[in-house]
Amino acid sequence: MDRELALEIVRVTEAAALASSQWMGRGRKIEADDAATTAMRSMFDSVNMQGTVVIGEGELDEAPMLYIGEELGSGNGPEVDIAVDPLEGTSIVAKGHPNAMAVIAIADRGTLLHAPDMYMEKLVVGPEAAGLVRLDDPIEKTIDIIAKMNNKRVRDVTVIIQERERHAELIERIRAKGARVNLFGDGDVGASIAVAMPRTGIDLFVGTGGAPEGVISAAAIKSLGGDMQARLVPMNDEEEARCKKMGVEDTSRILQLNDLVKGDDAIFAATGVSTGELLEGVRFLGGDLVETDSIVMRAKTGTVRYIKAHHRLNQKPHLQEQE
Ligand code: VTB
Ligand code: MG
Ligand code: MG
Repeated sequence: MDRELALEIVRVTEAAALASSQWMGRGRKIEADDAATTAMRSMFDSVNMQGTVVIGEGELDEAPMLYIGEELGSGNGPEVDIAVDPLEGTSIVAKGHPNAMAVIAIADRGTLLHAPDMYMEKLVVGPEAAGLVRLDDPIEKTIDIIAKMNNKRVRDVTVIIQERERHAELIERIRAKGARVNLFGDGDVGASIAVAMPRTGIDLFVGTGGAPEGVISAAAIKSLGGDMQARLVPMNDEEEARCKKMGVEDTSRILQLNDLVKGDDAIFAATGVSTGELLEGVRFLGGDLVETDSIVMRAKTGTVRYIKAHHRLNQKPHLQEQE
């Protein structure tokens, strides 16, 4: 993949973030998601690549755009797999809460796991503990390893976990062990990547969230030198069958970072919609001036770029129409 693609992709996440931010705090998650999806889709046309959506908004019959299998890009340039979540955190935006973002991962054709939209168990650590933790280890053991590798007392280890009933026992055990729990409402992608970023103070991500979000996060975690293990969680025969159809024969298998994203030719890009661990949200600065914060990373070089942009809403007529 050309390295220019990294910068091109940021324009796509910016467009999605700008569009969905118009819906911040309005209690309308479907509209927020639609706005992000439409903006992302139209910006993709101008990117020089031959892309295929492998993780998107659904199957052809359930999603009008960014559906799995859709071809994107100008039709020239590298052949790539594309994984998108135009608005990671539709409920977040509806409620006006923190941690929503527009995200994309792209990678060499055939290198991203084709994960159906279902649950996935995940464990993410930063570079210090990479290669040393296992999804099936008891959480207490994992915390001990992380305390040692991150040079912290157990009482200072922070585990980020989604606030859900399904995690109640896990949360209890982490607290009983003496570590801290940082509960987030929505947005696995930002929460899991924060673990692998320097200076966030978050040491471990555990829990069950979306499988698509897992694959997208994996591209960033690989770029940051962190580690991730995962396992699909099919809830019924139908979900089990969807895994098979997408090429995952043994769903009980632990997926390593290299199973989620093969090789190192992967790019991750995100633009904040609302402020979170990773990025600031879209800021309306007065007049027609709007500021966005984005991050883009390449696994091949490990370079992480922060891109702040000022946009003129008056020169983006499609954003005006949603008023
Ligand atoms: C997960 C998580 C996402 O929604 O998919 C979650 O990965 C859904 O969990 O980041 P519930 O079914 O418990 O609501 C997000 O938080 C946002 O899309
Ligand atoms: Mg989505
Ligand atoms: Mg999502």
